[in-house]
Amino acid sequence: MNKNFFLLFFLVSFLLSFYSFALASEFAVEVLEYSPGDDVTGFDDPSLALGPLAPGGGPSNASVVSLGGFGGYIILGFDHHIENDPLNPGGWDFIVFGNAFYIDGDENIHCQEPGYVEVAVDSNVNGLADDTFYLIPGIPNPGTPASFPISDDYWGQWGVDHRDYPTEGYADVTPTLGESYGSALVPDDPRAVGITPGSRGGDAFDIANAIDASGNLANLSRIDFVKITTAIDISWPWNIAVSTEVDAVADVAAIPEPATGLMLLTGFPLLIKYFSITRKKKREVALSKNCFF
Ligand SMILES: [Ca+2]
Ligand SMILES: [Ca+2]
Ligand SMILES: [Ca+2]
Ligand SMILES: [Ca+2]
Repeated sequence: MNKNFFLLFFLVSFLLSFYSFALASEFAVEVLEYSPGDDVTGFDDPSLALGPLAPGGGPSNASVVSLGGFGGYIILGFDHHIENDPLNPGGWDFIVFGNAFYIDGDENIHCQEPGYVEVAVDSNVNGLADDTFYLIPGIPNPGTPASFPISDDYWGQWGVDHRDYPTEGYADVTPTLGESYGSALVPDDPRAVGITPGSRGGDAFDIANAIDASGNLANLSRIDFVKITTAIDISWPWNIAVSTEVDAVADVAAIPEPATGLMLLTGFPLLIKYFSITRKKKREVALSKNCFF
């Protein structure tokens, strides 16, 4: 096989990867629907769920949209498919960030306002979220067919001790940390107490766990839309409905296989070598032209 073919292959691969990198956002870019439940007073700007997390500290109430009481929801879209990528750490494919926090810094006790999460493929390719949504069931499991709201125990008013009421696979359960702690594209392991080092927290979801209405795995290889819905039907003592908040939704960064990394590492020096040889040859031609003329 011609060496120039490989060099051209590397060059095209590099250009394509840079091009797609420049186009793609790792975060949601579009609000397709926002239908708040009861008692959203302020905090009703759905565009606050788009784009990256604010730099600096964790979420502030200025950077989240509130979904309101039970049944309030938002549907978000992306500028690319989110893949069920086996190279994503732990198999987690996307992360929903809210404004949950630990009570008194105790990583077992969460101030949480759970929202359930569904996903869809834009199967009719019209850019609208008019497609079938599939639930990613969490703990507590809502059963088959899925039934919400979940028990008030998973709100707990001032905090839910996960040793008594483990909660996983719902939005607005795990805190969002500041950027000094890590990357918003690195998932926290929801099954381990505390936040995984290198992650900014949030709640991670695996597309492979999505189920259809009969409770069977949907076997989705990729998704286009994420829908988040307040899963609990209870009010604070001052009669304001408990509401899920959303700060951002991120596409998890895959970890390349060693072979891919090696290809990139070996391809780059080859390209440099190719161009230096080509430049040298052109210079020789130019010199020889000078000799003739
Ligand atoms: Ca996955
Ligand atoms: Ca559609
Ligand atoms: Ca964790
Ligand atoms: Ca909240």
